[in-house]
Amino acid sequence: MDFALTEQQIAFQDAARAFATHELAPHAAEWDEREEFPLEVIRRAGEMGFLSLYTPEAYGGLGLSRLDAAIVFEELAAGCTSTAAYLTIHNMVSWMIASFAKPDVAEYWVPQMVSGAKLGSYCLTEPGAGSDAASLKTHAEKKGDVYILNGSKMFISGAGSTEVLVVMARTGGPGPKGVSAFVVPADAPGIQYGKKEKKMGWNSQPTRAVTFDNVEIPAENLLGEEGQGFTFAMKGLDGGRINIATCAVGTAQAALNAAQRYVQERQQFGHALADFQTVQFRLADMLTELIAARQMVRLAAWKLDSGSPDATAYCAMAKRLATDLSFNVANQALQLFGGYGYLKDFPLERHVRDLRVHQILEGTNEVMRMIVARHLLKD
Ligand code: FAD
Ligand code: 2MC
Repeated sequence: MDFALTEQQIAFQDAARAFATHELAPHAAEWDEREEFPLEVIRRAGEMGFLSLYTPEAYGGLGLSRLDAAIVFEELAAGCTSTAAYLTIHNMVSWMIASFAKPDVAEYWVPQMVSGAKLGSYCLTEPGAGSDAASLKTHAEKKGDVYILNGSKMFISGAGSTEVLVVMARTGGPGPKGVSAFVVPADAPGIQYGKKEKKMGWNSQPTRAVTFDNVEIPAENLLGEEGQGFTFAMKGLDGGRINIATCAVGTAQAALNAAQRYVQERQQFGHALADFQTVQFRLADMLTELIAARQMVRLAAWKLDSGSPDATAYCAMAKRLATDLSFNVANQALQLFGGYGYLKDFPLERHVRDLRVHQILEGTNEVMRMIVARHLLKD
């Protein structure tokens, strides 16, 4: 067992840190304030390979492991949580199309997603189907060589600014076995986008409802076979949950770094804050929890890479633990900044706002516990 990063991993980490420092961090507050989706920077991330970290090399992706990707996403999130998190969703969508679409469909979309010419969204959640995703009602009916799609999706990241959607829709009876997944061009006639949602965080990426009104899509855009869509959606989310977790860790690290500097500069009662033992102990706990979170994420990524039968449960454990611990670390860092932590002049309040949703999306932390408990109790 070797916990050290390889030379290649360190090189990717350095490249991601440089990109985060120069291209993301200087603009993150402005993108948050103006609710701006930084498309140009996202395309430059494509030039660096960050849009296709674990997309197979056959389609022009880097073909990295989930562990390698987690190391990169962690660094990017330290620069801008919200933008890095969108990059992870794009990576998930690109991987799903590359892995499960018919070769012609994958060959059309994936290379364009690698370069950033086309961006992707993942459409599972509906107004009436969130945690209970298998109860989704969006419907796809086969008519000759097309499917006709009707229904609506809620909370779709990137929607309105992306070019391709992976949509989970019902082709069969109730429950997970009746769900199929489709590649849908985002500008297909009959697709409508809702208003850009006003959110607490994740403001550098749009979130919208999407409605499908008799949207016609070629039958060949079905991923795999009818009825496999729920499994594909869940396989995508196994990796997605590692990504959301690692973005939380990267953000918490940025918050801890800021707090570590601040407590050594800020003087009260004639001393630097860092001289008080309660402050020291708080920092010690923050660092300990952050490292525990990071190691849990990397263990889960390694489980997924090695095809371990318990990988799904580890991804869920990592997502739950890392997002809870990272939120607490960022919140503690804000506390150490006192009133200044609450001001938008400093990044702490943005870190806290951005991290809050990591406990909710890609499966709430209650759903993560459900997955872990089912795994624990199944025998
Ligand atoms: P609900 O499922 O209604 O849950 C409400 C509460 O009840 C939660 O606390 C939940 O944990 C709890 N709960 C539910 N069932 C149980 C149970 N059995 N036991 C105990 N507690 C339970 N979805 C996409 O498909 N694509 C996206 O790109 C996407 N992006 C998002 C971006 C943002 C900013 C947000 C906020 C959401 C996004 N989502 C996306 C949706 C997200 O995945 C859902 O919000 C999430 O899965 C929870 O679903 P819900 O909001 O319907 O909550
Ligand atoms: N990998 C492969 N297959 C899986 C799987 C996984 N990780 N998880 C489930 N499956 C299969 C499972 O094996 C079963 O097939 P079979 O009967 O052949 O064995 C089938 O899928 C149904 O699984 P369950 O019986 O576990 O289904 P259930 O309806 O009980 O719910 C649950 C599963 C709660 C885990 C799922 O609905 C879930 O993850 N809910 C949360 C929804 C969610 O995460 N939404 C995120 C939206 S995306 C987002 O937020 C973004 C920001 C992008």
